[in-house]
Amino acid sequence: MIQLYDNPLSPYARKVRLALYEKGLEFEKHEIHTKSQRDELLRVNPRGEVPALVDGGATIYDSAVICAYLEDRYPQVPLLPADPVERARCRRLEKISDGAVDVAGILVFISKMMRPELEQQFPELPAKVTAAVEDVYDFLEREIAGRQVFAGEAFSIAEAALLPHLSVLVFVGYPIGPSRPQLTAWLERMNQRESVQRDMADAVAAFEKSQTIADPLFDNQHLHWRDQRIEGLLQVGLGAWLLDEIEKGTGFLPPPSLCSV
Ligand SMILES: N[C@@H](CCC(=O)N[C@@H](CS)C(=O)NCC(=O)O)C(=O)O
Repeated sequence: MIQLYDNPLSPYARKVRLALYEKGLEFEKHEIHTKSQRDELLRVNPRGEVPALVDGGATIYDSAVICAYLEDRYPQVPLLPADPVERARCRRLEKISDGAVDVAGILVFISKMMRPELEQQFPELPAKVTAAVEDVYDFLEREIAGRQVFAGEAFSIAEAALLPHLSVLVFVGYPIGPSRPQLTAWLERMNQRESVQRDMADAVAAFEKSQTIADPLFDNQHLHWRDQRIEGLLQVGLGAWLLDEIEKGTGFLPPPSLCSV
């Protein structure tokens, strides 16, 4: 059976879970909740990140690669539109979701939850964070205008990628607001889907569990930095702060070696 190395608090693991639920594929969750499980994770992903997926003899990591694999291997209940232009649009929106949308979420997470003291050191930060979120919402309102879904005619990988980020942003106090009626209606439609409700229940249970764990995988003393998240920090003027965090060991980068799988 498919095994998913998962932490239901990760938007990337949630993207893959949504794809599996939508496709109706059975899978075993191999949940990574603690830092002591990091070695286990490194055995299936040399970057030490969730999600990773094991299917038969194949070990696959990176949510976009996993979703592309699921589409190729299990094409029934397609999550990519049939039309080439709509497929390209779907992939573009997935990429934007994994990039700019994730960055807006990370800025919120850092400034409001993980390092609230940053607001004293960088008084302009709250406005920059709000602007990043507003920019994402305005962009998505334009993209969903006149459509039921972001690409093609049915739930796609674009939805699976965007939903975890948007549901968290709304949950932590960034409402989409009445000026974006189409995006609001899309979220309401999506929240009625069984896959989305199952994923949300998983995320709530994982959040409750994380409160009881002594060495949770994600915690504010050890923040993982990578890819476009680093670009996002540089853009809001937190480059020197990031170097300092890495120097102090409260921030870290993925391992430089790809040799562990
Ligand atoms: N590009 C990767 C990103 C995955 C990723 O960033 N995962 C984070 C959680 S959201 C992680 O596992 N971080 C490891 C850590 O914080 O120790 C993907 O799409 O799967």
